[in-house]
Amino acid sequence: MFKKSLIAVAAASMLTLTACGGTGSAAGNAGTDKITMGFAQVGAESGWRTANTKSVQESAKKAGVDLKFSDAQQKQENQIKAIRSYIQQKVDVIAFSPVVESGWDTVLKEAKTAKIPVILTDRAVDSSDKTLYKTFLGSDFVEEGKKAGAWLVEDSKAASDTVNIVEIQGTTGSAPANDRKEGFEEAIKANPKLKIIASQSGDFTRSGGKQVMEAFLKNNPDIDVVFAHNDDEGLGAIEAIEAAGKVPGKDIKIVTIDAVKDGMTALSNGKINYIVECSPMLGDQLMDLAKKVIAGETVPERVVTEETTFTQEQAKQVLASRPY
Ligand code: GZL
Repeated sequence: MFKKSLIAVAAASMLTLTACGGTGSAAGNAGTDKITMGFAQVGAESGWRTANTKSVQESAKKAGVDLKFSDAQQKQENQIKAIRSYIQQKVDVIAFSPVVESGWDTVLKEAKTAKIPVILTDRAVDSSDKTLYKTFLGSDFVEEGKKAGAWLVEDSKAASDTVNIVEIQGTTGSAPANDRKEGFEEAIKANPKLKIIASQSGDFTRSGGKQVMEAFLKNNPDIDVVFAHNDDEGLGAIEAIEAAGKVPGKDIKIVTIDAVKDGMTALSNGKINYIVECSPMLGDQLMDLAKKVIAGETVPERVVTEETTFTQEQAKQVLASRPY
């Protein structure tokens, strides 16, 4: 364990200070064991999450980081339990993707008291105390919602009457669900034709998206567009739309967020109309940030991941080369 002896730590940090600007990881690990990271993952709810887990695990191996990994099955109490166990084990750094935004201050204060740095990855917390974590690495979800809305504003320009939108939200209380909703509503608010007639959580799962869409179809005879907060919900909606005898992508247009393989396949087949990318490939950046944090280097408070958007044509061109 990196923290075997205070002397080693002191020596390492002296090395870091004198070798400032050097790669913190080399200085930080000089003469000590490799870094141990406790990672508390949300669950395995979507194709995105699976790709994110793979990225974290592969990057840890590549970076020589000893990774302790837990899957919380989308339950906050399980993530809190995992973080407490990492504190007990005296890991060098804790990283996690908070399943929901609120309710983290107590356990993060325990990590701070134990002098274990915490890195937020993928999702954010709503704590006002920014000293509870070193940095937040992940997408700008408000921006993702805005991109989805901007596409619909453009696509509906020629529409003469109201465009009825149903929204399948992500996990209730999660940063991506809150922020994507905010961004989408912001983007469409200037266009009175665009109306959200129903909105419900599908919990970022395919089955959730299907169930919610079945209910929407039963209660709303005239749906024009589905805005799904992730591909998996959109893929579930496709199943419900087809079961109702309608053509997804034509009778009912679909815009989603993520751009995982199954979503991009549906986009290239014309069943989805537009996808806003949300990259799950955070592993390398996470390991780099962890090494810097442990070596006592300053890291940016916020690291926003780069991402793009895809039309049906673009999906056809890139599908074969998509890494996840
Ligand atoms: C977004 C991530 C979301 C994805 C979903 O960064 O937290 O959770 O959009 C995943 O697919 O379940």
